[in-house]
Amino acid sequence: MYTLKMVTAALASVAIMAAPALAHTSVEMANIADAAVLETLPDAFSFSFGQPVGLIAFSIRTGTGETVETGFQPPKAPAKTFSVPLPDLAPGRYTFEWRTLSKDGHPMNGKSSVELK
Ligand SMILES: [Cu+2]
Repeated sequence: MYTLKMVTAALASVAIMAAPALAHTSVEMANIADAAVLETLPDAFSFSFGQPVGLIAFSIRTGTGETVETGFQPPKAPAKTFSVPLPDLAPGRYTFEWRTLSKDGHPMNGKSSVELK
């Protein structure tokens, strides 16, 4: 009986933890998969969320942590899909980092890495 109570309590706490996360949608599809190794970089990074979000920041970092100039301008309207033009990049490892604003006003960070051959 004691064990069953413990399990029930554990399940309940998982459910409570999961509820707010539903409003915080993350990337569901992208034209460059996380950890992709590419010969050629697409002209843009296109990524989609489960629900409309505001894309408030997008940046690219090199493998040594330097920021690459992207000229990113945050779109004015929330959307489910964004297409961020990518600069010409030399071979190397890069991390795309973004920040979105959920419908409920909470910011969320996301990132994806790519290796360019
Ligand atoms: Cu929230």
